[in-house]
Amino acid sequence: MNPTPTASVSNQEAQKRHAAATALRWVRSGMVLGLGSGSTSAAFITLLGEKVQAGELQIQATATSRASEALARQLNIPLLEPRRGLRFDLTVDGADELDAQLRLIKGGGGALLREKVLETASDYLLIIADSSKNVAQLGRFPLPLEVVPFALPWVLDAVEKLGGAPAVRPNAQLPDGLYRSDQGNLLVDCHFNVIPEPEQLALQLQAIPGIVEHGLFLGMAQAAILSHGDRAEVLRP
Ligand code: ABF
Repeated sequence: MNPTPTASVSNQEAQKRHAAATALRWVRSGMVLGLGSGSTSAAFITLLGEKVQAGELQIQATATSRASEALARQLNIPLLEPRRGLRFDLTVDGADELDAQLRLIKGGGGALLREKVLETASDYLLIIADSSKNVAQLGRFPLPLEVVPFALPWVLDAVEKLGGAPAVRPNAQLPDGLYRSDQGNLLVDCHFNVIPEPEQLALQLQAIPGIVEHGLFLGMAQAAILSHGDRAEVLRP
């Protein structure tokens, strides 16, 4: 779900794996890790699992989605359940867009709520991405919102007033044809095209009842690894 691919698909997949492999340099034995969602994170979890299985890394982790949790379990990565006081030394996750200040749009994969929960409880958030994710200005990628089903009509009205054409995310496999998050909520993708003031929009979205979380991750990432294929660029805010 990337409306502005600048790389061919195979290039993009190679860049995702490259960024994921580079992120292993941030991991140390003994760390408690947050595991992200999406295909770049899946590549990271797979490489991490290989290191764990080879006995080269001893870590524990919690995942940001059921899909990532299932992958981690399959690879014998020791998993921690949410509990009070649990913090993460490092969370590694993908993004849909990132700008030069490491402001992010996330949630294209539908896991934005759990991602924000874990990443708020993380001492260090490392973003891994292919070069197509780097943008001058956020907003071309539709901004996802996780919305309580009852509140949907009013959320759609409110978002439209803010200038973001809303689209309820479909899932043809479900009886009502609508996508559900791991928490059973709806996803609304908001087409802003450009978001000139992400901080202001974040505050406006936070004030709308029924929006459980929005996909703007601002001031959260400590670093991003951006793969250009032949080289990995490390960005800091
Ligand atoms: C998660 O997966 C997200 O927040 C983002 O929506 C998505 C990126 O997916 P991919 O790595 O497949 O491009 O990280």
